[in-house]
Amino acid sequence: ISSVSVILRRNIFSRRTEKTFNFTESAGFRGKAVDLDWIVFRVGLLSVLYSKYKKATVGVMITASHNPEPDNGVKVVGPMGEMMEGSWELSATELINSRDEDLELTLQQTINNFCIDATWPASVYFARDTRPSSPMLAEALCKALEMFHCTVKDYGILSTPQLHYMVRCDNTHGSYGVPTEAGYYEKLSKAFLAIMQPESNKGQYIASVMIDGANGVGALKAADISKYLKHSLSMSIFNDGSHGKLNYKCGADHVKVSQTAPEGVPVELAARCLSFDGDADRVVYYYIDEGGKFSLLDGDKIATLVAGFLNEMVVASGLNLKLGVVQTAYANGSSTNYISNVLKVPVSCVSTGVKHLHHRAADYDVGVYFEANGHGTVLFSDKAFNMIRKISNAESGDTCQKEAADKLLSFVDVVNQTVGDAISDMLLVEAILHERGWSIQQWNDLYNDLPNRQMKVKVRERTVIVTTDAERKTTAPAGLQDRIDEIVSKYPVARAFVRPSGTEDIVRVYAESDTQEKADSLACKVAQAVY
Ligand code: NG1
Ligand code: ZN
Repeated sequence: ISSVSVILRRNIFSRRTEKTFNFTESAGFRGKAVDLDWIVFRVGLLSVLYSKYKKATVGVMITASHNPEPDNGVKVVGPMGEMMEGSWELSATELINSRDEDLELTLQQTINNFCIDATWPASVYFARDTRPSSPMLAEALCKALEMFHCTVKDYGILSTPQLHYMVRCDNTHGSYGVPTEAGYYEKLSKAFLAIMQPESNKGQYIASVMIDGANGVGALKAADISKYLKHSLSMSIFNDGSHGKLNYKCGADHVKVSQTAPEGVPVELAARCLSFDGDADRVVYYYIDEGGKFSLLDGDKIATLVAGFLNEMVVASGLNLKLGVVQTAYANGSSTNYISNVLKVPVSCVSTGVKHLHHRAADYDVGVYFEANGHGTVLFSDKAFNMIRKISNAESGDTCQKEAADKLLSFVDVVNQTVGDAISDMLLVEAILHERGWSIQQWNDLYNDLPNRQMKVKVRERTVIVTTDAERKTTAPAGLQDRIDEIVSKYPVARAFVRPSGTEDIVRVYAESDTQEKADSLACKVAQAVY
């Protein structure tokens, strides 16, 4: 720890601003890349302590996901590929904000507070996205890690979910997979190929997609996995970073929020198109129909497709497993209705942020969680996995049940259970559409989304807005909720809420109603009430 002060005396990574920074588990820290080297250095110190605390390999990912190219960020990944523990948020924030002269003391306090065995050999795996600033930040991270003689593995450029996968593989000694890029591609593609066996009748399904890589890491990794998928899925990859800017007028967040096709993708009639975000942990689908209408199939449509299919497979395997869906307030009202009333699957609503969704999904034997923005995955509990495996391995028994269980096992391996993963989720959706024999239009026709609008409002201090009921209502400032209720009551089948963003210095407004005009007008009125 004393070598920290040597580095600081050399003025390499000293604190350069008085501003206070909040370190959150799901977003870690994000900001303008030019201001971040000293923060990444400190997160490096934090990751070493976290590894010693967990007595396991942890991960550090350098990325700012869907945010613009000049931004960057850093977050810590726990041993099973989960987010850092909530109890560390305060220490992380203190460490980031401590004055240079107090840094050693703050580190020592963290060691004491968490009863960390400082002699335990730390192990940190890290990776970065394709931002031009990421190599410089990776160097700052290395400087911190070098001071502790810990095991360090630099994976270079990876998608965020790939790094989560590597960390989990390392800590589970091979039972989850091999912690290499080839290991990741082999696991996913082997399972996918097992499902996509050529069949005479695949109905309306055509194994071909157009991918918007957001000019980020997802484009590179999709090209890599396509070599393993052989001819089972043909991918045309656009926005591959060869000329466009990261996330600029493209990518999952742009498509979801603007509800339009991205630039750079020659969207063909009825073709199945999809957009990844900048670090490839989100995916949304879309297509243009004969009338030229653009239709978006977002995280809610993916959740309903996945939950409906897996539920049928669980029943077909003869298993009594509790399957449920977890959503946030941003989930389209129609999707929630469809899951509860048509699929008859339990659905819960939690606060925005992966940690909340992941945590609640773990309450089910099979937990499907997706944010409307396309971030999500499926969690299979050990109990579920063992029960499925038992039916699949049984020497005798019902052949239909065994077939369904065999197939379910392949689905388990297609899924990256550590965190939302654009590539794994794409394979999951493709495999289900193939099983169903559906076109994207048939999938979209399962239910109609309520027209909706998201807006950002810049306010002086966003934290004055306090929310409750999974962020669907505000408790402060006084009177705001009454005002929103009054506005909403003037619109048919309407719903609206506001919440401070956890990743940007803005307040988000969400509104839905029976027509796009009314959803837009409702969002504007609610935004005015916030302003
Ligand atoms: P904030 O900025 O707190 O709304 C956004 C997304 C989250 C999640 C995080 C982490 C929306 C409305 N919000 O959070 O769902 O993905 O980023 O990246 O999409
Ligand atoms: Zn992302």
